[in-house]
Amino acid sequence: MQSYGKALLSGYLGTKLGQEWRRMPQMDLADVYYQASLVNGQPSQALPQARPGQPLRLRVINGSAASYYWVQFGGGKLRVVATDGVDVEPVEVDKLLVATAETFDVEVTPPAIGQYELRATSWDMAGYSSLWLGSGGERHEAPTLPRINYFELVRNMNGMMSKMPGMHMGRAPAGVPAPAVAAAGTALPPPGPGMKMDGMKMGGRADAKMPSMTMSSAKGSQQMPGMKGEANGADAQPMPGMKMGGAAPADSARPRATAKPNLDSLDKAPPGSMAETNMAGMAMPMADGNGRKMSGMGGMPMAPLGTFNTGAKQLQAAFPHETLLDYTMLRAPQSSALPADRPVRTIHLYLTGNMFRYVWSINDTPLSRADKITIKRGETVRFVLHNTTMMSHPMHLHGHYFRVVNGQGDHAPLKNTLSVAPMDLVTIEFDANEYRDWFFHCHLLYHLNSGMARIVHYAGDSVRTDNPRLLARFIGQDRKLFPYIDATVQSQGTWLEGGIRNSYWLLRQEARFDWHGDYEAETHLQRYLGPKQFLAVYAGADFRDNTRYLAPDVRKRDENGHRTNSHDYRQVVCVGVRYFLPMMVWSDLRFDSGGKLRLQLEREGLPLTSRLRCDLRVNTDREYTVNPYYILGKYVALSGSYDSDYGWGAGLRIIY
Ligand SMILES: [Cu+2]
Repeated sequence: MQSYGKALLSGYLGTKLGQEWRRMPQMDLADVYYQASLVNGQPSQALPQARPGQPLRLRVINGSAASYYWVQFGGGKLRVVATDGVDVEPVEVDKLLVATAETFDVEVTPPAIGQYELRATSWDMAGYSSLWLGSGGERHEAPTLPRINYFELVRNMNGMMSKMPGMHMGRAPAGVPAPAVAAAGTALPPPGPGMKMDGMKMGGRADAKMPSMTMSSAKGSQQMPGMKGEANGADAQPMPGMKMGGAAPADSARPRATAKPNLDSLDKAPPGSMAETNMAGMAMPMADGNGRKMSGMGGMPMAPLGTFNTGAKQLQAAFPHETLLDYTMLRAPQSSALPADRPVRTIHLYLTGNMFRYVWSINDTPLSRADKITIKRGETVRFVLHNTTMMSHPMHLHGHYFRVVNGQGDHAPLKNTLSVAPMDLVTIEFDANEYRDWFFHCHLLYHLNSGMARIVHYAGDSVRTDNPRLLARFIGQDRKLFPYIDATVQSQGTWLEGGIRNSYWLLRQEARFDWHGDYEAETHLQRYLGPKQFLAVYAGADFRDNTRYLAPDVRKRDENGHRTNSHDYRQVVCVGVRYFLPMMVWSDLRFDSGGKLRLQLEREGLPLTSRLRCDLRVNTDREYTVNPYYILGKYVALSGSYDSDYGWGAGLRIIY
């Protein structure tokens, strides 16, 4: 929990304010906290038959619902020899992050008599499971990993966002290129790995100069394919802004990454320039036609493919002499190149989502509202994946192995699950050699359920009809309704909020009543609008009668003897619009049938410390509420409050 108190004490107040100003939710690696991590169903398991000096090949399969694991060995290096069941050129590492649904085959060798731990630590460092290799002798534990500094992750995101003024977190840019097919032989090389920089403003240069820019890559100065004005053939697509590092011709021969990527050297780059590194898969230093470096990108938090904001940088800092695996180090033993004499279909897929409402999607559209991705047998199909969100997504394709364009040229590794890190841009491509329908989805269970998925359909084939009802139910999962309730029982009265919601709709009932029969009740049916869902419209009703106890003298009646609407007595219907402001304040402007306009500002759950939060509400009826609460457990909090209508009180709050 990134609270203001903790931010103040640890010197991250600016980072915290930036997070709230950008309406960035709490930064977490894992969506869900688990009490235990298991290996083959056990917290700890032994493999006593392992012998000193004898290499052992282990297949590490991440079968969790939503956790990534750091894998380490207490007896030396991990020799990675395969991923997702397919061989790669062996590469030795000390730490290996295994995404949900990913598989890595590793060779480990117990160095001597004793028991050596193969440890898998969940990437939020909440817990680990152990496999003990060998018998007798001493126990050799794998290193315990330090806690994640989440403020650093927030700072990285803040830095990334401020460098890309045109980019909107969690959202696809305007004008996502339509799927395009390039005739055989005319396709450009696929975009290489890199950080996405849509809408980036380049050091004050006019866009018109862009086509003349070149990249200085390992091969020297090459023109950037795919830039406006230079693109050729059917692959010529409008680029949403410019993708730095993404335009490097990835199939050009590049030196194999032998040295481990040193994350620190990038941070130490002089301001106003990017580090001149030559690592495969790192963004290449950019220069204009005269070889001058471009300005305005100093301090850009760059990370090797698949590692940005995964905690890898913090681990590398804690273990500076160790090698952490990243995707650019994976290399197929044989050429994995696809035949060049085929049409190439390119499909841009932006991984999008809304952390606040826990809605995950692709190109801003959840599965239930999306068309199938249609491809044709005999094509090479490229998915260009852009992660616009704060989280990593392990994207999994059924029925096919895809090449990961990671800077290894013809030796791009083959995988079926690839973790796309926040802000990553990565291309995968595969041979369209199947039939009918296949699923492509984020393998984090809760993201899948909320709609971060697509059906890939072979044109002309019949649709799968094995069990249409089951299929419809599965696709419709992201429309499911979730109930919630939030009740505060205090000495001056009870406040209830409850409702049901799905990805787009919210039916919300709010009620405040005291122990004397006074009440205020508001009902809203609300529709969220826009991909970020910062905007919502609603219609509803507001009934209240505070004249029994709080305001007995306010019993106005009109000339016909009917009671008239007032601050303390009201029976109206209303329509309104809500907008989520920077600093995470919901503004709410409504117009009611009594002819009254009301503006209300609301901040929920302001995190003062990790357990002390505060709800605030004020409106133009001069009503206000201050409600600090102290979280005792998952569902229970101590609550104290002052309400302009109901006064002081204290009690318990239950949230479900
Ligand atoms: Cu996901």
